[in-house]
Amino acid sequence: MSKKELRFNSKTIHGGQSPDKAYGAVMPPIYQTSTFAQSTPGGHQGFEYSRSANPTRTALENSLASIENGNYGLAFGSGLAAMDAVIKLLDPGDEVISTNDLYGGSYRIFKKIFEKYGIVFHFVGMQDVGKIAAQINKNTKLIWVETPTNPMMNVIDIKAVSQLAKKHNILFAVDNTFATPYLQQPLDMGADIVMHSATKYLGGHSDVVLGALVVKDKELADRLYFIQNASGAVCGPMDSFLVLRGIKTLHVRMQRHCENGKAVAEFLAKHPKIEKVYWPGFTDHPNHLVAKDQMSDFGGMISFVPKGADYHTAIKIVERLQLFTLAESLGGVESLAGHPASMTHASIPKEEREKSGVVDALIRLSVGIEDVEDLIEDLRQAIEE
Ligand code: P1T
Repeated sequence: MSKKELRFNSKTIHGGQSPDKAYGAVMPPIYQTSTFAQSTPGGHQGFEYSRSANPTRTALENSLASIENGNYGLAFGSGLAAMDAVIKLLDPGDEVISTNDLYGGSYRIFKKIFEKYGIVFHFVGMQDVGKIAAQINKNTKLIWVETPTNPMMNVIDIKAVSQLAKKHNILFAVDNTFATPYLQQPLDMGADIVMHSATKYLGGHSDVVLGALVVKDKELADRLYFIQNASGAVCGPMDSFLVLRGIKTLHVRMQRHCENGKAVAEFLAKHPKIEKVYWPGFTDHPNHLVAKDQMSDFGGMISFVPKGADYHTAIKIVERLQLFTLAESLGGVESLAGHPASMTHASIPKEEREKSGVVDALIRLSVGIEDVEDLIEDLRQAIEE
C-alpha cells in the first residue's frame, strides 16, 4: 500500500517516513551535526550543510507534507519564522488582506516588521467573505486567514475564500494552528499554503518552539525553500525530532482535546457567573455551519467572559486556577489558561483588539487531555470562590 493512500491516523505515524538508512532505526536519529563529509566537492549523500537540509528535519518536513495532504513541507525555528518566509515572497507595494482577529505576534510581524518594507496590510473581519472582496485591488497578492481565530474562535469559510483568491489570482495562506490537519485540511479546500505554529498541537507537549509550511505546488515550494535557506530561520535536529514524535500521537490527543473541549464549553455556557463563551461547536456560534462543514470536530480552544465583563473578576479567576496553568501558548497535553489582553495579544493596540472582541475580561483556555471532571472542578472553584 502506497503511503500516499494512507488514511489520516496512519499518516501521522508513517506518512513520508522510512527506517533510517544507516541501521534501520525506526525513529530517525537526531542528526546533531552542522555539516556532512564530501568525498569530492559535491560528492555527498544528499546533505551538505544543516541550514540547507538536515536528515532529521527532512523526516519532519516529509511528515508535515503528508498529514496536510501537501507535496512539500518546510520546517522553521518558530511559527513566526514560517510566516516571515511567506511574507518574503512579496515585494514592496504588494498588499495583504488578513483576519482582524489573529494571534498578536502575527499582527506584530505584519505591522511592525514588514510594513516598513512597503508591504501594505488590511485587517478585516473575514467571517463575512464579502468584506475580503471589498478590499481587493490590483496590488493584492496574499490573503492570510487564521481559522478558528486566536482568541475569538471566529470561523472563516476556507472554500469561499479560496474561490475568491483564485478568481483574482491571489496567493491564499491558512494558519491551521488551532484546528490542525486532524480537524481540517486547508490545501484540500483550495488554500495554496498551510502554516503552523508546531509549538502547539503538532508538538503537543509544550517542550519545543517550531514552525511549518506545507504547499502542493513545486514552483511555490522552490521559492519558499530558497527563502528558508537564504534567510536561515530553520529549526534544529532535536526540535525536529520532538515535533515528529508529537505528530505520531496527534490524532489520539486531538480526539481527547475535542471531547474535553466540548464538556468544558458546555459547563461554562450553563454557568450563571459566565456571560459569554466562544466555541465553534455551539449551534448559535455565528459560523457554526461553516465550522461543521469544514472541520470534523470543534477542538479544545475556548474563550469566555465572566458575568459583568469585569477585568478584575477575570484576573481573579485565572489566579485561582490550580490545574489549568496560567501561561502563554496552547495545544499541549496540559490545560492552560491565558489572559489575551495582557499576554498573547498585548501587542495589538487596545482599540484594535476590542473591535474584534478581545476585551480586558476575556479568558482563553487551551483544554488539555486530563480527566475532564478534574478540569471542570478546577474551573468551578475558580469561578465560584
Ligand atoms: O510562537 P510561534 O511558534 O512563533 O507561533 C506563532 C503563532 C502563529 N499563529 C498562531 C495561531 C499562534 O497561536 C501562534 C502562537 N501563539 C501563542 C504563543 C499563543 O499563546 O497564542
